[in-house]
Amino acid sequence: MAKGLVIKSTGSSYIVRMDDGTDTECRIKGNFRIRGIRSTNPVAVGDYVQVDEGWITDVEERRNYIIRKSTNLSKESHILAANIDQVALIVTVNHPVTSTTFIDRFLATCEAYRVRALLIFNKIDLLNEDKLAQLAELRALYESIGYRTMEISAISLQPSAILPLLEGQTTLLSGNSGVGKSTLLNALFGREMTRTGKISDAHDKGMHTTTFSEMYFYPSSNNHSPFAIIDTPGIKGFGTIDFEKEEVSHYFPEIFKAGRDCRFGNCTHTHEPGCAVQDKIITGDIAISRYESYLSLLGDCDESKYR
Ligand SMILES: Nc1nc2c(ncn2[C@@H]2O[C@H](COP(=O)(O)OP(=O)(O)O)[C@@H](O)[C@H]2O)c(=O)[nH]1
Ligand SMILES: [Mg+2]
Ligand SMILES: [Zn+2]
Repeated sequence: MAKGLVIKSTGSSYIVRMDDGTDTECRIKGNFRIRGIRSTNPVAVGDYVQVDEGWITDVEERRNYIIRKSTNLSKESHILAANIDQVALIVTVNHPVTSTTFIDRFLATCEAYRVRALLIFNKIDLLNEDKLAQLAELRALYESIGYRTMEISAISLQPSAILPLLEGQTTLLSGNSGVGKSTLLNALFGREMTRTGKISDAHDKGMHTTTFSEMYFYPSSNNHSPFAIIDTPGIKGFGTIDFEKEEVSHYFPEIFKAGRDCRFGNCTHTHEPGCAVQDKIITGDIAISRYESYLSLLGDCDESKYR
């Protein structure tokens, strides 16, 4: 019996970095389950596990994890990674367009799991004046809510620009497929760690080139401490976990804060009189795009009742 860290998941097997530094391919038995979590993968990258002759026999309790559903209403959920310090969500204003709904759903999930989120806007070299203005607006919006944002061109990235945000931590890299996650990773390491996809003209979407999650280790140097980064397969949609209707607002910090001034304690901010959130939408203090994302999550709750 030995202990190790899951550094790669292929769906059917796992690569575990054992405490003695060797990597070994492991499997799980068909009946392996973790109590309380229903997911398609009971073991995820970032998990600390017990290994016995190539079999994963136990998973240590997780400090945290990020889970997603393949579609909004799918019952199948998938653990993207476990035991992470932060999520870097890579988004693009254009080529492809990352919708604010996607961003907000992802951020809400990070809030629900109490994982810090960082928004990295990529491909700024491709943006015209209009799109650059849109980028500035989006950055200002998310900064005002309390999220750290930055803008980059992964194709010409200087690692020093991003190292301070990553050092000493384990970061889950996520975002729609085609936004440049693999490109960012390769630029960071200065060599091809993972293949990048060509954008297909027809759909302006990246091909699914990364199909497995994998953890990469960045060594320390004089200027920074070591860190780990987890590349995940591109995500198309992003279904959230099962939120209770009452808790959805908890995961939109600015809506939650404003909601304390609503006339009714159980205000859903949809139709009630004396709603402070509605007031702030009118004054522009709460963005309509955020409110729409909030409503779309509330809608999921309704639909899930009829599942
Ligand atoms: N112009 C431009 N293209 C980029 C940038 N970052 C990534 N790409 C391209 O976008 C495509 C998808 O990138 P990839 O890293 O595979 O995306 P992933 O699916 O998120 O891993 C590739 O053709 C990259 O060369 C960027 O900053 N600028
Ligand atoms: Mg990729
Ligand atoms: Zn309200």
